[in-house]
Amino acid sequence: MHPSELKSLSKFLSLILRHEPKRIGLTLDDAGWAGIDALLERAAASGRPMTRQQLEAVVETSDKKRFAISEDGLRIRANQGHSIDVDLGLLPAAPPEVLYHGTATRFLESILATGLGKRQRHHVHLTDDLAVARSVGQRYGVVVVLTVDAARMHAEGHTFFRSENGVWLTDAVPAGYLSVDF
Ligand code: HQG
Repeated sequence: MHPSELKSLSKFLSLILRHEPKRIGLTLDDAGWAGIDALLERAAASGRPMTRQQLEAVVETSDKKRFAISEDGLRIRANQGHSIDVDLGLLPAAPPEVLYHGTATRFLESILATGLGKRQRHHVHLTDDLAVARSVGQRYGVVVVLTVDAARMHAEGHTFFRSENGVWLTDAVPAGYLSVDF
C-alpha cells in the first residue's frame, strides 16, 4: 500500500476505534476491542472497504503503534487516545524523572493558569521523547514543549499509567509541576 493510503486508513481506524465506532454501526466491548470480521464488514457497508491484509499493514507500520490485534487474531483496539468510555486495564506505573508534553504557544497562558487537562480524551498524554513531544505540539501551531516534574508528581500521590505503545498517561498535571522549554 502507498504511504498515503496507509495514513488515511490509520486515521479512519483511529476515528472508529477511539472516538466514533457508531459512525459505521460498530460496537466495542468494555475494553475497547472490536471483532475484526465485524469491523471489516461494517467498514465495507459504510463505503470504506479494506482487506484484512491492509488492516494488518496499518497495525504493523504505525509509527506510534496505535493499534493492537488480540493474541487470537480475532480482535483489534486502539492502544490509547480514546474519547469514548473504555477500560484499557492499564496498571499504574512509576514514571521517569521527567516527561514532556508538546502543545501550542497559544494554549500556554491557559495551561499555566489551570494546569494540563485531559480535554476530550481519557487522560493527559505525556511522552519521555522530546522529539515526539515536539511533533505532537506542531499539530496545533507554534510548538512549545512543557517539562513535567513526573517524579515529584508521583511521589506526591499522582497516578501514572503507561499504554501498550509507551505513551504516559495521567489524569491532570497541576501547573506547579510544569516548566516551559522553548
Ligand atoms: C491542550 C497523538 C488549554 C493540550 C499524540 C493539547 C498523543 C490545554 C490539547 C495523543 C489545557 C488536547 C494526544 C488547558 C491541555 N488549556 N489547552 N488547561 N490542557 N490543553 O489531541 O496530547 O497521533 O487531546 O496541550 O502522540 O495533543 O493521535 O492531546 O494541545 O499521544 O496517535 O489541549 O495524540 O497521538 O489535545 O495528543 P489532544 P495531545 P496520535
